[in-house]
Amino acid sequence: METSSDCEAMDPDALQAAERFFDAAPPLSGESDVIAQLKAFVYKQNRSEKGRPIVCVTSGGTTVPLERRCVRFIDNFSAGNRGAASTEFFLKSGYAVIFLSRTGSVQPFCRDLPERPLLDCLETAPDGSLHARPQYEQTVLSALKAHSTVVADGTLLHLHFTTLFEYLQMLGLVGSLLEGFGKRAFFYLAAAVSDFYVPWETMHEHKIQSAGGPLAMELCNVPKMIPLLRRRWAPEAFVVSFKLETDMGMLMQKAKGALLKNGVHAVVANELHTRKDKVVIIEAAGETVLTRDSRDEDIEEKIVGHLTQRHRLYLKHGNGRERAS
Ligand code: PAZ
Repeated sequence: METSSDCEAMDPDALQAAERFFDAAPPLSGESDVIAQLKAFVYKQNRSEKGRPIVCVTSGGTTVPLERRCVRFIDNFSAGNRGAASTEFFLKSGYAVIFLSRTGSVQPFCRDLPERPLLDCLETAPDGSLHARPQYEQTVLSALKAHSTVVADGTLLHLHFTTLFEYLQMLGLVGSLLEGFGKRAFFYLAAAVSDFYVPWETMHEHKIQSAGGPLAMELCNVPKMIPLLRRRWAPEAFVVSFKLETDMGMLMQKAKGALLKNGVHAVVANELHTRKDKVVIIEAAGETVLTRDSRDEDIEEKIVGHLTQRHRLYLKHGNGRERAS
């Protein structure tokens, strides 16, 4: 069985940087409510007869505020499609899902809903009752059915973040609360998390003024948090991170580096423009290329299929990071 000691010890400087980040971050608003929701969810899944595995899917991009009373921020392109689609497939595979997603990003079971404004999709009948317009009825109905099943089963918990600070604080909470799940816990880190930020202690309080001329601002590196998740928060959990690059020449090298440095069980490598068609899953045992065969297919079905199979093996016997012989 793999334990935290199978991972390299965390570099003390990196650990200190992570601790400083959390010490200096603004308090997480609604923290006690998030903890209560998490505890209730975890308790419920723990009592499920089948000893259901639980996955934390992170999704969407973080913002980096430039001012404390934030008017402007740096954002990220991620729409959250991957996280939302993957969540649907995890639920189908019998997982309970903590869906930690960016406010306003794509949500599970809503991917096929019309993009039109809600009110354009609805109409009232002569008796005053509310209906979806006929052209939207089937899509809305099947989304609603899938959603209602999950609500009835109590297997999906939605948590929302906007800023980088909120994302990392919430990931820390989920990590620590899932520690007791041991190997049954799975982290699927598809969110696009900023590498740079303005530390809270050096951030302008008020809206930055243009009267002072052009703005020069130094962004600091965000401390690496995946090692903390692997080594401190939930050392037995199965952890998969994602690596996005736009330069194909760098992608594989960076993804392999992340596997080794962070001690995760797999890294899913993808390139910006082809991310819906092709990914490469890097594991200690080797590389697996997954492609989608048609535009009607979700590549996430294959990604989740591959990784849940790996998670099952990890639960059964291995450490999930076996090397190819
Ligand atoms: O959210 P989306 O479906 O538009 O894109 C998914 C993704 C590219 C953000 C994800 O697959 C990913 O690679 N996340 C990690 C990005 C990173 O390297 O930080």
